[in-house]
Amino acid sequence: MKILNLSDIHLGSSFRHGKINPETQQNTRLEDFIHSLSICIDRAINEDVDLVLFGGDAFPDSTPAPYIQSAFANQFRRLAQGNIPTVLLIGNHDQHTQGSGGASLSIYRTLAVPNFIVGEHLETHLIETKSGLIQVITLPWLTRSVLLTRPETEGLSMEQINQLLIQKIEPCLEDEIRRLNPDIPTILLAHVMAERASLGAERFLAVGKGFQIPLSMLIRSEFDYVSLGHVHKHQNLNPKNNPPVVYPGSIERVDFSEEKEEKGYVLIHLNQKQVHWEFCVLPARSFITIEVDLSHSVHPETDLLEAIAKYNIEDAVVRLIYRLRSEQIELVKMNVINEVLSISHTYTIKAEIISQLTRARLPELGIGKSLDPLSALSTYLNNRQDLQDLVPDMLAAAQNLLSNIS
Ligand SMILES: [Mn+2]
Repeated sequence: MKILNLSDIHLGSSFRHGKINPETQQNTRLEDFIHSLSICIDRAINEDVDLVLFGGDAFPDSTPAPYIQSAFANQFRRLAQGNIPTVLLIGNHDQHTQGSGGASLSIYRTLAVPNFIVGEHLETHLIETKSGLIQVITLPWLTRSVLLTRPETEGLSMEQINQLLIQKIEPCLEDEIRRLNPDIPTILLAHVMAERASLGAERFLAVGKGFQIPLSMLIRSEFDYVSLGHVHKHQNLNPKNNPPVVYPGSIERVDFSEEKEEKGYVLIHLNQKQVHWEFCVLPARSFITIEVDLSHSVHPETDLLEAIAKYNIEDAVVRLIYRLRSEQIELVKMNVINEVLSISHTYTIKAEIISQLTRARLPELGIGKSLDPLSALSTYLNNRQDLQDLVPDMLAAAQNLLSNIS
């Protein structure tokens, strides 16, 4: 049995990194995302796969503009036409803020698109494919408001609430597992933040750690494969591969936090309880950050051009960040920089003026380093002898603050 698995399409996002294509009047980033998506759908059709699994987050929110909805539908319609069974899982971005079902994807259930299943609840779907039956347990993004009532959470800390959430989900999942037919292959398709999943440093603050599913809930001998959505960085959380617990990741870079990540989808081969999977790379548009410290430079413009020349910026989304002293400003001619950057797809320039004060920064926290907030704080505290007594308390307080971001 051959299965194509993709996730986190986020069609309609990253527009600020694009421009209007004069020929189509569309944002080029929408075209990039559609291009990546169409490669996935082409592959599913050309490989004649038995099943397509989408791990959630179709759009940036639950009410995409009609032209974005139809761009998505135009691609997935090809699977319906090819009679390829498809599961669309609800991610957090697909959910309506009122918490009652995935507004943007429910339309596929309402229309009863043949062979299309929308994963809106924790339930097991028995799917008939041309290579036999398969069981797919869908675990959509579950919110606190769906699972817990106000009185249940009153006076509880975030940690306690998360514990309570897991206590609610675990028996339900157990129930599904107990009712599985052990003779039929099984896949868990879940949109969750799994424990030990790694996020880019920048994403740490944006997402917070929030509500995490323990790996012990996912690594189960009853599953042949666990397919996850939500985290945009491709990774396998179970190196032992029994079963693989894999985030295919997003299909295009949504923002600069994904600059260094490879983008793609996963092809899964299931044979008699044997599973093989491969990550297939997509030609996602490159994002490039160029950071230069010119504050000690005698010829800042030349040095800046040299720094830019080290990168292949053609057709890339570029952000140029450079630092200089106020008296150097006039030594860098903007028309020269703009000219050089014009071969990129789009670019932004941020010039930071260094004052005496910021020059006292710690080198460990300097340019080009991306530290998560906790490491940044502890580096700072390590350099403040006068604060040593407070270090454990401050780190604990920071940890608490960060875990409350959701
Ligand atoms: Mn998500």
